[in-house]
Amino acid sequence: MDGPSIDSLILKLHDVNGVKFGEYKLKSGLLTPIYIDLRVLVSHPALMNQVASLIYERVQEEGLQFDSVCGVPYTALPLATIICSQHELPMLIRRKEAKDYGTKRLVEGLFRQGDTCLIIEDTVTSGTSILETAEVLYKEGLKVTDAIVLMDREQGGVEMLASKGIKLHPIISISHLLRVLQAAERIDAQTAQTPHTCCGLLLVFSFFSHFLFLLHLFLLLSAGIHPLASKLLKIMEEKQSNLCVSADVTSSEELLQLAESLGPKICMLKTHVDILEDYTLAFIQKMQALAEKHNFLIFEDRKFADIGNTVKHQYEGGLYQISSWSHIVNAHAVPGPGVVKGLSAVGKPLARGCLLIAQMSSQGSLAAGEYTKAVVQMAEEHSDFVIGFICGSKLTERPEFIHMTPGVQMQAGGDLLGQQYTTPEEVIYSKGSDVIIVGRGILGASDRVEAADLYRKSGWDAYRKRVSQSSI
Ligand code: 5BU
Repeated sequence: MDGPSIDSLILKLHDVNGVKFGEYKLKSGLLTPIYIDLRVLVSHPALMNQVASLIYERVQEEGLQFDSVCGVPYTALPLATIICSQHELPMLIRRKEAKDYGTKRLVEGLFRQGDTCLIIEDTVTSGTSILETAEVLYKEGLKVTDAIVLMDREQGGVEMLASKGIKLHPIISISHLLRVLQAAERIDAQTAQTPHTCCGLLLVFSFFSHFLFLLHLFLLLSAGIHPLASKLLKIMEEKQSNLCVSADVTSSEELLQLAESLGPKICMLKTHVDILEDYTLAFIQKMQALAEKHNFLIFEDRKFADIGNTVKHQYEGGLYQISSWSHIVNAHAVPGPGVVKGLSAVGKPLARGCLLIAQMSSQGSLAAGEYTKAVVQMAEEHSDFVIGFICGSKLTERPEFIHMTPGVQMQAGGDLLGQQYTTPEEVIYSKGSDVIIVGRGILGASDRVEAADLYRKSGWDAYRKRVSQSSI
């Protein structure tokens, strides 16, 4: 593949607004200096073909051996389709949502156990989306050894995927892209020097006064943490939100309304699906679409607490098929490590994560003292699936664990059934937790969106203050 064709492609991508500069506003309202959006390719067929050819050339140059090709949904799907069609290669399609009818397959297309599948992606940041697709393919018995990406934002994707046994072959690096655009006088020298090799956080926060804060998050992201924990941290940073709303309502329509209206304010939505009076798979698909649209994770507060074999069924099957849609679930540690093993058998191949309940917010909770310590130890022994804790305060300095705290309201106090409330500032700044979980503090407000924003701001300010003061 020659340099000139790559350089001309970069200019064309810039022409069609696939790469944007300036004070580009993200959905969250934050400004970012470089924005790459290759979704525009579908409107430019000639460019789409050119990208597809470059990807295929790279496949040949590397001499990659594979039995089928899978594009990471959705942007890379048409790219994979063109390549497979032009070169008569078998393709696989990874579904993002399991269907509620028919075979419920997550991977469409024919393959044999042990086949190797090549992954194609348009843009890589940390590598999480490639890994998520690979995990689904692994679950079907496929192997993934290589992935090709058009644009590498140079934010640790190559390294992260290498640590998981996947060799990533980038075609364009963001530093090269900036050099080409500067040489063509599309951007000035200052923009070309925008920090882009350290991490996305520096991109998103163009202000440097919170440098310590950014560095802290960067170190967390590069500490080899669970992809889901790293995804959560990135969502938090992008949306400036460490707010998880506990959507404890009993109608699916109201839950969807909450997800739509509060979605932009939150990093996570917590559900209790078993309190819904009208649960259907169609509802959960809408919920998944909203999670995608507003970029938040779904956490089903299922509190599994049985032997491994039972929780496995409860997680995967039954009416709710929780593992098919909930990014995160939680579990009591009372049954011993079997509960984590059972859940992990289902959730790990789907790149899901689990929080262990180490402390509870309710009065007189028995989850305390030695028990809490044992829970932390259990988490450490299963850190490939356990991503953190439900707790009242920070339990371990190990950066890979996320601490999430329920029982949060603007005023300390409680309810008549034993719930105890602490303020966002106390939970995040004083107690060292990372995420506040708020239910009735928001649901009971006359303006839920306004209330959510108040909690978001309060929680985030406390988080930034704490992290900025911590020694790195
Ligand atoms: P509230 O309305 O903010 O009190 O709701 C708190 C939510 O968090 C609710 O869904 C509880 O089931 C959940 N929760 C909790 O309050 N305390 C705990 O220790 C755990 C979960 Br675990």
